[in-house]
Amino acid sequence: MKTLKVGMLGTGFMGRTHSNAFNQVGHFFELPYKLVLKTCYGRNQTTLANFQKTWGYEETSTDWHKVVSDPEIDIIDVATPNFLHREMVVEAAQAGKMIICEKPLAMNYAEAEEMVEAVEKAGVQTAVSFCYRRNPSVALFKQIVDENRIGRPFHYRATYNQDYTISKKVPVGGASLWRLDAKVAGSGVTGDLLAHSIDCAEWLNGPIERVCAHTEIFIKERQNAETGDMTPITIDDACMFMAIFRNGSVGTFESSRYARGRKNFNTMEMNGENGACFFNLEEPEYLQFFRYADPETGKKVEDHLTGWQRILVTNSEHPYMSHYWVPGTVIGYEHYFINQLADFLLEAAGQRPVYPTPTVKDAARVQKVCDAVIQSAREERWIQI
Ligand code: SOE
Repeated sequence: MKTLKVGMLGTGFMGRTHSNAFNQVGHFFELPYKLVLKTCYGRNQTTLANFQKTWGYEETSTDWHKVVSDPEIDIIDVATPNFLHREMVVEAAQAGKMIICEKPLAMNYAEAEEMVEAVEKAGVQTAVSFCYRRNPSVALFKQIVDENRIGRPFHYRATYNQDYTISKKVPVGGASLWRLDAKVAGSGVTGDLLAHSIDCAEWLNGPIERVCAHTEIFIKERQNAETGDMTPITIDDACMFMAIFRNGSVGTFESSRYARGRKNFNTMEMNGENGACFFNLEEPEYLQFFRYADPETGKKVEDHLTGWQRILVTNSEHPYMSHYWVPGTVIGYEHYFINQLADFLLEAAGQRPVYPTPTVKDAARVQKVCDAVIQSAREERWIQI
């Protein structure tokens, strides 16, 4: 069994989800690798020491360049704030590492292009963490589309709403609220939340060709958590856009951190000629499906007993679920990261993943759509992708 040693860059929320996946993946998937958590990088010594102890890293480092250039390390996992992704991924590619990077890939498309060039030149394997594709219900959605059960698609509808920044007292910056700082995050809900929605939309419904967007900043300045100064807010607090897909269907996307009552309300719906599908991340173990016609014959099957089916996605026939427990027992958020890592490692071993992993190139495409959305809102016009 080959050993793969991991260098983790980042000790925050995503550093934890990824470290947990490295610890757990071998318990659920049969892989030809032994994973060793070698080094974790962070800036704060105390946080770093706790992180090392919790997740079982052999050593710590406060210099990420050293981690990336360590010849013993095989996989570099970039789980830092967005403004660091470009430099870390490019340097990791130059060092010939396998790379896992958190979303959004970059601060903007120009950075993303540079990253694609570097990883392609180095010929290294990459994965970008669009974890929701790895929710079994979303993967079943994909299977239903691929089985032509939706038929010709007319509508795609996505929302991604949260409510954690409504209070004026929420500061900007620091370890947890860097997502409100444009210099660190690049954009607001567009890069942070809609990037997930765009990734799933293009995965399920094909490329988006043009967009028309509106963004809003509800609270124009906030206290900086590090300096204490009032700082202007320039990221998008909310974003709505219309999209036209290459297949002729039309889409709407809505995202906000001011949607009172919504915590992680990531929904996606597709309505087609033969059927429809709906998923809501706040009920992640269910997929809703409406069957109108038989996919083979196109013959109508809807009758007086037809309605939306609410499928409990926990059977062994469902994507990823044969790796977990018995039917009816659910898995959670952390398992999307485990599933994603399993697919990445199966691909590395030349084996068939459940679904292929989105690469840096795929994520650059999402970044391109995000940039078009921001540009459209700024210029108040439709943008061709
Ligand atoms: C933001 O609050 C956040 O943590 C995102 O950064 C994640 O990508 C999303 O999945 C959950 O919300």
